[in-house]
Amino acid sequence: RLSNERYYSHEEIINYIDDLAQRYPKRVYVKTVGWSYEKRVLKTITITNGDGKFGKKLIFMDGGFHAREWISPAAVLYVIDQLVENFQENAYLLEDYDWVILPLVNADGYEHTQTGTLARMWRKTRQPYNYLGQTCYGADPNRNFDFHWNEEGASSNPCSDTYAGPNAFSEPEAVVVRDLMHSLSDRGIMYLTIHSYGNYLLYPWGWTSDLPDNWQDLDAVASTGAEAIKNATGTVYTYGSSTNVLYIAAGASDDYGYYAGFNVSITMELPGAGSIGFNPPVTRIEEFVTETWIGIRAMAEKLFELY
Ligand code: 0X9
Ligand code: ZN
Repeated sequence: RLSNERYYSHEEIINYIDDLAQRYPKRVYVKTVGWSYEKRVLKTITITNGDGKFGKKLIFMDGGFHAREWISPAAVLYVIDQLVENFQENAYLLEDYDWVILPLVNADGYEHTQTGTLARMWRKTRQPYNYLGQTCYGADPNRNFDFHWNEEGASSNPCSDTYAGPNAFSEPEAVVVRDLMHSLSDRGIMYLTIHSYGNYLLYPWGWTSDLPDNWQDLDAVASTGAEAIKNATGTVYTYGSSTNVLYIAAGASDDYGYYAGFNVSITMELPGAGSIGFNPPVTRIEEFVTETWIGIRAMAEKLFELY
């Protein structure tokens, strides 16, 4: 069973979902969807209720876009654990929707942050870029999507933490997410991407202060998540459009997912803890991931009403 007492490595995450697929072949399916720049395997886990019905609506969720945000893959693994191992209680969440989950997008960056304190704050991918005779590593995968790419809130400097890349989709990890989005978007109701930190539930747009046509649905989903968490633990989440409640930043996966056809697209920024916000001590993983699950479950329920 999943441990909430430590952070998993890339290899452990892969082994964890592979093992679930072995143990629950009727309900769980694991697929290789690509490789990181340093050739780490990227896999999705698709979770169903095992009724064999194809073409259901779906929720696509990912974690670990940003290397240092360790609580993100941990929270995503907990969602997987709940949907698979706690199936009796959560079967209703799989009745009309399948869940497709990519627990760790930025596998190279994540592994890099596990190599020591100096690397712990790494955010980007690990593809090298030359800049004025020096090498700087990585682009921000959440600035690398080809939708208003590099227009606002992103940098053209390869040494910046928000480097958009030399061109859109320069990072293989972003390409993997893009291709998944396009293959899933005709059935895709919600795209949910888990980050940290700051307690936000953000919806499009993040490239302009304008709101999408169905912003009232987006707001209803986000507020339902925030309300459920507040009622359960007292933790306060701020919700609204990315640009209006956080900052403008174009080329992110949330805007791209919405543009690609998902009815709802949400970036969830989990709470911060530890000395740098990005490093909640292992003793607090359980608290954070269970709280996050309450919010995600409530948003899914709202979605079933709306779509
Ligand atoms: O800046 C980001 O990529 C996200 N925050 S983080 O601290 N995890 O880096 C927020 C992205 C919000 N979405 C858009 N601006 N489109
Ligand atoms: Zn992030």
